[in-house]
Amino acid sequence: MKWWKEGVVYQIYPRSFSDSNNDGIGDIRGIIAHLDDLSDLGVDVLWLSPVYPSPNADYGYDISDYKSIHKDYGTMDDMMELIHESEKRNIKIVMDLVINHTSDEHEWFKMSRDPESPYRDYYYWRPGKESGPPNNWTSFFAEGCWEYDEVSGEYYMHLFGAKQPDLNYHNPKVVDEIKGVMKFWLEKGVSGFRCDVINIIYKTSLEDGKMKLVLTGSEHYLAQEGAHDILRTLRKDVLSGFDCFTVGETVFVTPEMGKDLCDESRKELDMIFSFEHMETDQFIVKWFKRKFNPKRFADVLFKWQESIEWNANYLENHDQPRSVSRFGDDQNFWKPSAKMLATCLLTLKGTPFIYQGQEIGMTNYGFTKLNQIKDIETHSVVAFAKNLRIPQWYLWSMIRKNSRDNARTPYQWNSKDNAGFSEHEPWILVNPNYLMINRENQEKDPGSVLSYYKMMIRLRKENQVLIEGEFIPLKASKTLMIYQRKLGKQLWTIVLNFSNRSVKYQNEGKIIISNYGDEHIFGMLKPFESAVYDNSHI
Ligand code: TEU
Ligand code: CA
Repeated sequence: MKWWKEGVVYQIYPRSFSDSNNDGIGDIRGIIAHLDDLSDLGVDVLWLSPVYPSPNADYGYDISDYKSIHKDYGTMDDMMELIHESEKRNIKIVMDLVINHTSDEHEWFKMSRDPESPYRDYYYWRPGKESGPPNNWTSFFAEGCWEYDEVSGEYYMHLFGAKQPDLNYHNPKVVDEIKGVMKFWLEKGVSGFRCDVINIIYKTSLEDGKMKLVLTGSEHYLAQEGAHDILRTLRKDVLSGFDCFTVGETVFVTPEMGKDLCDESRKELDMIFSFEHMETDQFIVKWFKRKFNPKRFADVLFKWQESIEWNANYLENHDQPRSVSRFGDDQNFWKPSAKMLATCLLTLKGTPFIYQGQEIGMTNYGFTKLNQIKDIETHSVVAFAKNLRIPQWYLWSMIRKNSRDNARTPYQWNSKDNAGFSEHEPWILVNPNYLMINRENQEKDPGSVLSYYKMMIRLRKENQVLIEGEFIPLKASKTLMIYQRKLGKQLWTIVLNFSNRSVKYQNEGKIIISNYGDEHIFGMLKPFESAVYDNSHI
């Protein structure tokens, strides 16, 4: 079994993890200072959201230099120390690879502004049409995706913000540059990459798209053959020479597209993050939420478990609201629902990805004012909503539930000022519930969410059935999600109660773990109870 299949990955959003020099911004030395805590949790791999130089239009997802470290986060020496200190604890480091676009402050882009420059063709520069931009595509951040440049009299394309110009993958020089970036980090000792929006990097043509409610134009760049070719090239020419893995962030994928990206035989990616389970509580776009329906959620997870050989499983990341606020109940059943979600994540087949703070049950923030929000996506949507005349109360209910900043508030270490994240006012607001929800409290409490995560991670490590075992879906209903894992004669049943009511449930097997611990009652599941049973017939 490969190490990245047996391991548990922990995602760090460095800006909000821990601030070592008290300037209000999390940094690499802050991560080093907490490596023992991470090793104690039992995680094997750390994926760092971008730590490269960036003007922070999209907080690091707009890179201006792929081969160095943002001064906010430290130096290359700090990075090397992080790699070595992690290694001592058997922890590997994985970097975020954001190659669909660069920052407009990247040297390549600056040079490309000159039509005569050899860098012109690194990006998509095109003359406009009489009526305006070169085509009718729309961007992920709810605006147009062409920006006019006075200097050269042409437009450049950006599928995300205007400060995030898309790279042109028709140009072999771009592919060579990216190979160089990957080699650079692998030679420094990193063990792989999380590849940002990797299934949209290749634009087959720039013709007008079919008009759609979202992402007009996507048929020209979603999962194109060109992207598959590039992934195979990167694998063959770079990745295959190292002991590493890749996980692709792949937007709008179906299981069929997913297979073509990460099936072993394809030699492209090792795993992908799909989005479908995260879209079960929305209409068309995430801003229009509908009531969370456990059945819809479980059906989608079952479908992916059955169609993809090895999934990258996640319930949270830096783009998503907190899972306990979204799929659980952060008011009345905060603790059991946070633990139940841990059971789910750590018993599905595939590599589990825990997002910082999830292991202590951090919750959404409850934003009320625009000046509390840092995220470009929320600001773009607010601007867009103005044109649509969406009423304020509705707009704010959308923001509170969906803003990506819900996941980006500082990590809650203890009950000291600023949750122990920094002695300086943090770059983004701390969730006031840190007095109740913080790591230090939970460290001492065997019944805490944190202690439960540690137990579940250990259970997974000690029982191969949770890693290699076949996945067998049993039931998806409004209240219950039930599935089994089977390896040889071993058969385990996992039961998750997604409701705030007690439910009758009989299982003949021996109980292995319940998130209610000693309070578990035979024949019954309490609100948000999860239970793992041993049904092996040996
Ligand atoms: O996210 C890709 C992406 O599709 C998001 O814009 C997603 O639609 C949105 O976050 C859902 O709320 C990746 C990164 O994870 C994200 O942080 C970046 O902003 C984006 O790419 C551009 O690099
Ligand atoms: Ca700092």
